Amino acid sequence: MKMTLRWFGNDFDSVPLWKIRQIPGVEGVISTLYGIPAGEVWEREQIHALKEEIEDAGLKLLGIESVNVHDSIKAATPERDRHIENYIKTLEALGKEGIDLVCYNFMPVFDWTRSDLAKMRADGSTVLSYDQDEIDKINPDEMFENIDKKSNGFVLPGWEPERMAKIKELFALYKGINNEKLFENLVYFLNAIMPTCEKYGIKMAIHPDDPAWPVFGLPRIMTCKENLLRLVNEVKSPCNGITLCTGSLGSNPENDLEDIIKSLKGRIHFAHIRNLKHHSKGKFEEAAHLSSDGSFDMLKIVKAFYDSGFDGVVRPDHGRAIWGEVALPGYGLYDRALGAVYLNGLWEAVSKLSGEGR
Ligand SMILES: [Mn+2]
Repeated sequence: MKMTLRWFGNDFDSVPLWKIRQIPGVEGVISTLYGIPAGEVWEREQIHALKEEIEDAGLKLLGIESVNVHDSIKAATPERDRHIENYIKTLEALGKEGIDLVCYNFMPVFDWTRSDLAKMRADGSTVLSYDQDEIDKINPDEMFENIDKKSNGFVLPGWEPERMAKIKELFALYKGINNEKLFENLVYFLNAIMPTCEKYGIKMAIHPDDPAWPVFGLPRIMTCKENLLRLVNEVKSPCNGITLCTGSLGSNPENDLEDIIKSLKGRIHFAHIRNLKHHSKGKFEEAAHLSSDGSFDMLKIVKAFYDSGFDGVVRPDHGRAIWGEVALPGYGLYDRALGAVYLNGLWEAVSKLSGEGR
C-alpha cells in the first residue's frame, strides 16, 4: 500500500509539499493540472514540470486526480469524439511521463455535493455535511452560491466558477439521459481509451458518485456494488478499474463496504479511505477517520483491502477543519495527516497480525 495525500498544486493549495513530506509514511501525492478545463489537452511539458516539482520536494507523483471528463462525452453530444481524442492525447502525455494511475468521475454537471461545508461540531471543529431535506429546498444555482460562499476563497474541485456559469446549459444537455444511457456513454468512452491505457499501463479508476444517489434529478450510476461490478465486467481490460471511496459509497448505509471491496478484488486501483457519521436516511456528516467518531468500522475496511490483496495507492479523504487551519474545505493538512497516520497504523496492525507483514 502506498500512502499519499491529494495536492492541488502551489497556485491552489494551502498546504506546501514540504509539510506533506513530514507526515510519517506518506510517500507521495495525487495531483492534477488544476487550471486546465475539462476537454483540453495536457501538454507533456506541463506534466513533467509538476512531476519535477513534487520530486524536488522528496515525494512522488503517484497518480492524477482527476483528468476530468468533458460533459459532451457524458452526454454523447456530437463533439464527444473530438473530446475523447483530446483525452487520449492527455493519457499519452501522462503515459510518457510514467504516470500509471488516473482517477476520474462520470457524474453529470456536478461533482460531489454537500449542503454544508462547515458544519460546527461539539468540539469546535467543522466538517462537510449533507442533508437531503436542505438540498430538496434549493435549486442548483443556489447550491453553487452556497458552495462558493463557504469555500474560504478557494476553488473547489468540481465546482469551478466557469463551469457553474453555464449551469442551465449543462442541465439542458442531460435532458433525456437516464441511468442506462449514461452507463452506455461511459462504456463507449472506456472502450475508446483502453488501447492507449494498455499501451502505457495506465490504470483508470472511476470515482463513485457522491452522494450515492441521484441529486437534482440528474442520472447517477456509480452508486452500488451491482453497477460497479457491471462496469468492470463490461469493459474487461484490467486497466478499467475503480477508485474505492468509502465515504462516497458509504453515504448510502445499504452499501456493504467490506463486501464491495472484496467483490472488486483486483479491480480497485485507488482507495480513498474515510469515515462518515450517519444521522438518518439522506443525512450525514464527514467524521474524523477514527472508527469511533463515525459509523464505519475502519479496521474492518482496511482488513478487507488487505485480504483482497490490494497493494495500490491510498489516500485519506476529506478531513475536518481543526486547530484554526484555513484551507480548502475538506483539504486542510492537519486532519488529513491524522487520517494518514491512523490508516497506516491500521494497515501495520492488519499486516503484522496476518503474519505476512506485507
Ligand atoms: Mn473520494
